[in-house]
Amino acid sequence: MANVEIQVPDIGDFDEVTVIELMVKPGDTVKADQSLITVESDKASMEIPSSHAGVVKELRIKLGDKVKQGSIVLVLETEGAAAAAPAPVSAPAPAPAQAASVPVAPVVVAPVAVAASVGLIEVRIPDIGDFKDVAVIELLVKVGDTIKAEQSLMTVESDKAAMEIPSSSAGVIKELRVKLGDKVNIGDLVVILEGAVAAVASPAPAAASVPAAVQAASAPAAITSVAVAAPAPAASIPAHDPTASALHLPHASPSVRKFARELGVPLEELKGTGHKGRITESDVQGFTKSVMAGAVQTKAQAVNAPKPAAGGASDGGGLGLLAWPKVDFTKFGLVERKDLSRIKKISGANLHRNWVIIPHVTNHDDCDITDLEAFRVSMNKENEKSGIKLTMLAFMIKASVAALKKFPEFNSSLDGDQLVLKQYFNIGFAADTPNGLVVPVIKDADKKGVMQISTEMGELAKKARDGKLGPADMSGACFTISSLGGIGGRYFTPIINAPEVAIMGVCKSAIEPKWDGKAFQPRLMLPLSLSWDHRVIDGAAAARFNAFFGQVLTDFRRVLL
Ligand code: CAO
Repeated sequence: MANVEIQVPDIGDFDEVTVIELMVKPGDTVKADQSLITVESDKASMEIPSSHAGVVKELRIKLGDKVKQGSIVLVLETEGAAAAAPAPVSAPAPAPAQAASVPVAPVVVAPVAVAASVGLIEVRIPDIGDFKDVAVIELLVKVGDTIKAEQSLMTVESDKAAMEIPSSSAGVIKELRVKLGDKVNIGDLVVILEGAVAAVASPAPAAASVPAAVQAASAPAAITSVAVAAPAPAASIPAHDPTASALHLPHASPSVRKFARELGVPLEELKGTGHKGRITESDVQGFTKSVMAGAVQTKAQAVNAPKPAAGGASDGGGLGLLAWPKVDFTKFGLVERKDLSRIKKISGANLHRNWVIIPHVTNHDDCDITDLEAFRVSMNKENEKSGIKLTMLAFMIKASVAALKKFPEFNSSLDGDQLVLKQYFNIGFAADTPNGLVVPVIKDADKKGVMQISTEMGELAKKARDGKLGPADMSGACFTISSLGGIGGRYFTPIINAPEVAIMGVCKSAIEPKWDGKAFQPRLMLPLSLSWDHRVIDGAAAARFNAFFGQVLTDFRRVLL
């Protein structure tokens, strides 16, 4: 066993780069060559691999740190041969093993163009360090575009680094000599520009700073004469060009980009949840799941989806919706980004589908629960010692069983052109948890008393809060109750929990004056909001269901009928 300090290797001409992603944590076992962190300048991002195999003992950097060659990234506990080997990483200069495996920061933005005195300029791939055959993964300009000096022309990528190739001159793009997927190397001609007279203004730089690519190449027929272009200082990395920002690649490490490409995920349509909005592997996974679940459409899918007919009426095949607005909120003030919880991601996709597919209607009503509440309170006083608390929700579960028995189409599910009418009575109830909404189910509620339902509800609600509900606890519901009664509000429009066909929303009861024919009486009124699927249920049936449900709560003896 030996401890080895892993340092940032030779990263070429980059002075300081920012740590934007930590790919390992203490305790992780890493292989030699495995990527440890991603660092980024304003034009390139690269993964820093480990020169040894071992177990991460200690991270010496954190997100946002600036590092340079020789900065200690982490301490690795190595075994056997690795430990015996001289510790190459502790030396300021990288050991040969590292040099071979480490991506050398690439973009030496020395001038790479050969300027034509009549305004035609060849732009070539500059010194990109040790990289060979890097793939063009994005073209940021097209023929006819007017570009500024140092504006990014394209993004190239190896398996460990992505970098933007800047133009050394301003001008209008006459020809693009590469296409997506092409493999390029230092010196390859990529663009021909016209009209950048300024490019020939400065004297030639010191030969040492001029990459090989800057030699007068045999000009294409269109170029009449060539001269060496004036370079920018060799070490400078072009500043970010705001005019090109709309075309810039979304922030993601090379491995995430590779992963997204393999899955066919359009990275530019993702919102990154990583540091500074960076797209992470789990963002790509989450997006893929949402697309698979039908909750999200890629732009390509939206384009291919059937469009609404000219008159505004849709042919029904697609929604033809506008893309989700993309706003840079930081323009307006400070923001913080936070991952959606796993439950929110899953329930969000389900709620969205249900909201879009089911033609919802919601009926609002009130019912008088004065006597029931008095009974509940008295029972709870009587049972104080038992520790079991009768809840209003348990009575509502029983009332919904009675209503489902009276109106069987509410206890059904659509299956194509058929209605599946259920002969069992499982009632779900929405439970708010720190991680989001879940719906545990009281099974066979028709066979249970209010006391037993209250007990089971308490147990399921606790399991929900502790994140311990299993799939069996949450499946098989016929009808759902969503109670906000303990919180507040008057009415709301609950979303049906497909494939159920109705849901009862309940809000906070309040004492209200009710006319009894002679005088106003103070009565405890409970607001009800029943959402129902209009494909299965008609408005009149919904009004009857709501009224009956209320009558049961007003006079609970009706449960026995
Ligand atoms: N009107 C007035 N008060 C009510 C009420 C109502 N309709 N329903 C319950 N209350 C009162 C109770 O009397 C109790 O008061 P005390 O503490 O003084 O006894 C308090 O609210 C808590 O009630 P409870 O213990 O009976 O709990 P509950 O049955 O109301 O709720 C549960 C349990 C799991 C449903 C609840 O914790 C919850 O998660 N509710 C939120 C559900 C939700 O988020 N729905 C929205 C879905 S759509 O996004």
